[in-house]
Formats: sequence, C-alpha cells, structure tokens
Amino acid sequence: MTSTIVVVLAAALLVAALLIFVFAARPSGGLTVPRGSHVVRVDERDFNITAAQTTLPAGNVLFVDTNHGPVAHELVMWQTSAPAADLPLGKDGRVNEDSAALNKVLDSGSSLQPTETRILSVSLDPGHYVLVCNLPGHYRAGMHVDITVH
Ligand SMILES: [Cu+2]
Repeated sequence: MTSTIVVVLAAALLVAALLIFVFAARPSGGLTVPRGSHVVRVDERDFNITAAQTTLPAGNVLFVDTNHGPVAHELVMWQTSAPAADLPLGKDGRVNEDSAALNKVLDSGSSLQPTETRILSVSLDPGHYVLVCNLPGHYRAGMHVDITVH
C-alpha cells in the first residue's frame, strides 16, 4: 500500500517537472512593437470614439483599436485643419472623403466587427488630425475625435 502511494507521488512529481519544462521551453510569441513606436488605445462604441491620448509625439504610432459596440465600426484618420466636429460633409451626411481639406493617413479598410480589436500602424508628422468612423450616420452621431501631433 505504501509503495503504491510512493509510485503515485513519484508519477505526480514527474508530471509536474514535465509541465515546468514544457512551459519554460515554450516560445514567448506575441507581437513585438517596433522600437520607438507609440502605442495608443482607441475605443469605439455607439456612438463615440475615445483615444487614451489625444496629444501624441511625431513618429510611428500603433493604434490598438477595439470595437465595444453591438454594430460594426471602421476607423479612418485624416490630417486636416478642420476640427473633428466640423468636417466637410457630402450629401449623404457622411464625411466627404474626396474633400481637398482632408488628407487620409490611415484607414482600417474593412469594418471591425463587435468585440474585434485591430492594430493599425501609421507614421505621423506634427499637425492636427481627426479619427473618424465614416459608416453611414456614425460621424454625425458623434464618432470623431481630434488628435494633435507635436
Ligand atoms: Cu461607426
């Protein structure tokens, strides 16, 4: 009986040692942020956009954008002198992406689905920028924020 307990304990110790070895040997993986990049969280929901920082240093920026809303949202960034709340609109009420007053620097392309997080990289010169969701109705509902780069 005692020998059975010893065998079970020895087996348990062996499994524990193997687990430690397996986890220690596992590659760390993950994403490496390029040296000097500035990481900024962006949160989108119905219907606003917030950025963890709205004043950023010039250079490479990684936006970690999460859609917390129940519907899809996109993220577009323009350099412009216009305030985020007063961008040129088209007849459909969306921001007029063809306006000469807007210089697009970033576009999520497809929309982020609910709960999706996407990492978007951009190199920014000093200036004034806006982050917008330009899906129909979303800009006018409040999905815009000013960003200043020094
Ligand atoms: Cu949206």
